[in-house]
Amino acid sequence: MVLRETVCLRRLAGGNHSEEIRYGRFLGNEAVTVERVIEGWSDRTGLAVAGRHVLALQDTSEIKFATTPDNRRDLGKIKKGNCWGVLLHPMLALDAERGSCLGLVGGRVWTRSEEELPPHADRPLSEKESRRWIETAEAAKPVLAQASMVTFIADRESDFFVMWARVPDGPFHLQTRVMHDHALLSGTTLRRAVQEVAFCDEQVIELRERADRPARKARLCLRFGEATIKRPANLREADLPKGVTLRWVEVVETAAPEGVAPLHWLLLTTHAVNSPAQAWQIVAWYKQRWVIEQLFRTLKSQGLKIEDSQLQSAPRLEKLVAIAAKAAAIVMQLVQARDGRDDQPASLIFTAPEVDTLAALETRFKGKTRLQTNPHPRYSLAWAAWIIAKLGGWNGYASSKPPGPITFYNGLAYFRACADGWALRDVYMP
Ligand SMILES: [Mn+2]
Repeated sequence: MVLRETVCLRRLAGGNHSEEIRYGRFLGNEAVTVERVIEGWSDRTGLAVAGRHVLALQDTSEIKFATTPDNRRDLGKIKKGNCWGVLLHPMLALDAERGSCLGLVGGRVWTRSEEELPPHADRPLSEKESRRWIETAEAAKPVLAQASMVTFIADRESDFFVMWARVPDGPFHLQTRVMHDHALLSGTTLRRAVQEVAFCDEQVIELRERADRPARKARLCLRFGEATIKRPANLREADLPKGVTLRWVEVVETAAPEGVAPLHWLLLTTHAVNSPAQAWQIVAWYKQRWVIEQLFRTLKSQGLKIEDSQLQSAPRLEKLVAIAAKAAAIVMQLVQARDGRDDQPASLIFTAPEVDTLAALETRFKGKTRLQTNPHPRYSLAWAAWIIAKLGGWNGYASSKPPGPITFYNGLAYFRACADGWALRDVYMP
């Protein structure tokens, strides 16, 4: 999937019909479970996180497939109930200092059932979809055990008391945006307490482009403080403390362009925040959440086009989504490796014969000038990415524009053809 940039079985099989059938049988095999595929998401992540402060991002993406009233492909309702598809909830590990992608950690892929559920508030957490935030974080702890520190980051849907009371623990921190106002032990509410504090700093921050807004520079005012959120009275989970003490950081955009909703984030964190510099750090870490959105885009329209899959039936689609999620994470690692900001091995993505093919192809670019020689350690992912970019037509000068995704995919397509040819030499040579 990474090298062919598709989830289409026919294209994955490269026109080999029996191979296409084998892919189909693999997905249809009941012994191949989505849970086991997800276990494989983290097989290299545990090592990659060792000794680092890791931002562990989690989020849910709704993956929509085309259906007709006569054929819903056994899928469940998503979005506002007007589409059918599966849900993907991954956790992705990033290096907190460098922002580099370290791989998937864990998560869930599931299809909603069609049966009516009792009202949300009447169900214990174990029967709510929101348990995925806690379960994914808990399952991540052993995978991330080698990290020096972990900050779990999620969007506002994960802002609920049980999460705050259960997940943070020692090196495991938690940070989210506030969903609803929280009652505080002091008798007031979080939002009211925030209003009492004066803004203490200002900064201009670069906001990335999103589907609903162009990129822009935003002037933000900042304030921060501490608050103890109170256990809700109607909570079904017993044995939780009366309150959890957290730090809050609020940033408000003062002069948003006309017609654009001003940025306003109220963040909660278990990290210490004693200075504006620390508060801006909290904002910067939260901003990195966009990387998981990038993962979803890589999986969908801007990459593997998972939603175009023609596979019938939800169980196969769930497995395909689980496999494609890992492929999308690897594509992101490869694209990031271009700039050599991290030191992961080429074996993260390429098999041993593929690494040999890369080494053979590299000789083509050697010996011209030093400036055009691969600057990265041999057999590192950055080394491989440099060769792929060259194959895609990049000129290789450090001073020129870094290769873009299109150059990359051209390079990958060319590499794929070379690697196939290289593999054939053993078959056809006497
Ligand atoms: Mn979300």
